[in-house]
Amino acid sequence: MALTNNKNVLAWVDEMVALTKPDKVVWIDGSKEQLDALTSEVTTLPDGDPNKMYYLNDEKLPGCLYHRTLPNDVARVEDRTFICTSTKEAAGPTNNWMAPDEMKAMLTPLYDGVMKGRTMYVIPYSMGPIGSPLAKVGVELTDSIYVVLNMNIMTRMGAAAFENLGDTSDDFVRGLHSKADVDPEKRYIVHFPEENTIWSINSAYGGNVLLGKKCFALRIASFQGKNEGWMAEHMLILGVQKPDGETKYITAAFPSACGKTNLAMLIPPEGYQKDGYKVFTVGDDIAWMKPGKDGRLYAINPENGFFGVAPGTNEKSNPNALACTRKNTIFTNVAMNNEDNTVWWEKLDKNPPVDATEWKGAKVNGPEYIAEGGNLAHPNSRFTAPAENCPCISPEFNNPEGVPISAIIFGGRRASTTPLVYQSFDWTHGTYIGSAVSSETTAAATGAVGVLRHDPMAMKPFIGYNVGDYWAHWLEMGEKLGDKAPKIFNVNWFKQDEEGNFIWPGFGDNMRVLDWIIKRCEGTVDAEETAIGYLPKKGDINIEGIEDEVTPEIMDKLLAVDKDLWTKEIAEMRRYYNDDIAAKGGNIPAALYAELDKIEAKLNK
Ligand code: GTP
Ligand code: SPV
Ligand code: MN
Repeated sequence: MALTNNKNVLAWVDEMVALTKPDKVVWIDGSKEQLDALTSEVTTLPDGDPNKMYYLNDEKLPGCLYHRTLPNDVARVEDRTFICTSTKEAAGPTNNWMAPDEMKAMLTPLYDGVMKGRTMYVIPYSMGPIGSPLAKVGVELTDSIYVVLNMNIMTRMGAAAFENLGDTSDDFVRGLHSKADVDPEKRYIVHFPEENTIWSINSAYGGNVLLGKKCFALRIASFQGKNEGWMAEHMLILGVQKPDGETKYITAAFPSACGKTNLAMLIPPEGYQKDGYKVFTVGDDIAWMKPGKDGRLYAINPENGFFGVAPGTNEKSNPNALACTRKNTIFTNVAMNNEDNTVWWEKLDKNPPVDATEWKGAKVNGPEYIAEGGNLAHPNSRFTAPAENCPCISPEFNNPEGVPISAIIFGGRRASTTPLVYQSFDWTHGTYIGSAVSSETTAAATGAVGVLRHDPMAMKPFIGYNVGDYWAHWLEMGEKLGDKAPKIFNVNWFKQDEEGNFIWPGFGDNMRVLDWIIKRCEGTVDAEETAIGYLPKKGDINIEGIEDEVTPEIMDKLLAVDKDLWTKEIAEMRRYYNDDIAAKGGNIPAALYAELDKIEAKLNK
């Protein structure tokens, strides 16, 4: 039964039913009975069925499910992701583009009758707390129960999402997904920002199919934010409660698989805990931000769960993330530990199961398989965990007004050049720093791993319009916020020595850098002015307890601004602006070129 009287929703669902021709249409109300029945349907499928899901150990992992996607379908596919605006210029140089009509003409035959013999699930969901002035409604149509079960964790899913839509509003995002034959040659992730519409076909994996996430909450929402005066960013949101009881909120944009979930759930080092510091998680991947009544920038996390990278998550690196995954969680492409029907992934612990099933589904001897160079879990294997499981979830998580942001951090994986932390001179310079984010690539998207690539604001794969206009929007937001704008910083947890070892301990110890950042926001610590920004003065990063690891020599390396490397960096930025952006239809704001000139002049002085 339809869960809404909204005539636009009903008309669109009818149209998509006529196109895809499912045997049955089921509206997802979000009730436990309905979800239990769907879970029972996928868990009783025969082994080898691509839709199969498995229950895990009911004592150790109650309510948890395991799933494996096809080996050709394990990450976002950026080369098959399109922004279909009416002009190519509107999509800009960082997006694949095709005219909307042409794209629809190409995809319509693929969708025609694709759900014959299948059920279409109609998923109403809210991105953001229901009723929040910052929240938005989406509807996803899908032929995948795996998608329904994941959307249930990642969004506020079900009838309640329609509550504030009314009968005539057109302000909802239309997402059409079919896994079709999961044919990588016919896989398309397509956005029509001018129509609030997403079409995804031939994938059954993560960011390609959970359409509320990257497709809506970043690509479509960034376009909406530009038009409506707010920002949709690839940022975690955390709160640091200080000994005096005040909580400062910080957002941070790092490219995929560069540490957002880890920073969002950070556990402060012992010394900080003793002093009374606490960290609270508001979000780990996406922030929607808008100026509030007091003129400050407020952020909500539009999501309701964490779709986190599993490998590397352990009791030491991120105990909070691990705790999130101990119940009601879906694991995708990790390894099965057949000894007790639990899961395993690289670096979970030092004991890979002897009786294991690796992520592609082959039974193997875990230790032997690893010794031969195999990965038991796929490097981009993930957990889908409810936010409410998080031991450090912020009391403000459901606050419809969001939290006020004091600092915005950019960062990426940089083996050299970029220091541990520095602060921008002002918002415009901070926008430049965001535009200059680059990072060594990871397994979160298909393609080579470890190659340095520009990833402005960690949003390269997610800006739903022209990157030049996106930078202009950042500058406009800065003007609007004026002296109430958050301070902007850059961090790098990934600096390496000659042997390729990380020289900063990272994880919980990143608190030491947050501490400096907060003090800079409060104006209680001085800084060294350099050509690239304000750096910590010697001794101002607290290394109490890690003096053995972070010797004065290492700290010097971490905070070095090497003139030759930075001259190269600036030259590369000029090339990037000119050749990759301006020459390809990106309108770079003059203020950003001016920042480049200023840094260059300072370096040459
Ligand atoms: P997406 O969900 O893809 O957007 O990724 P993310 O940015 O949330 O990254 P996540 O926190 O899941 O971390 C990805 C990888 O980086 C994991 O293997 C972590 O162990 C590693 N990592 C995270 N923080 C640090 C750090 O401070 N230092 C080092 N060396 N590695 C880190
Ligand atoms: C990312 O790649 O940045 C992710 C995972 O958060 S996905 O949802 O697949 O985009
Ligand atoms: Mn992400």
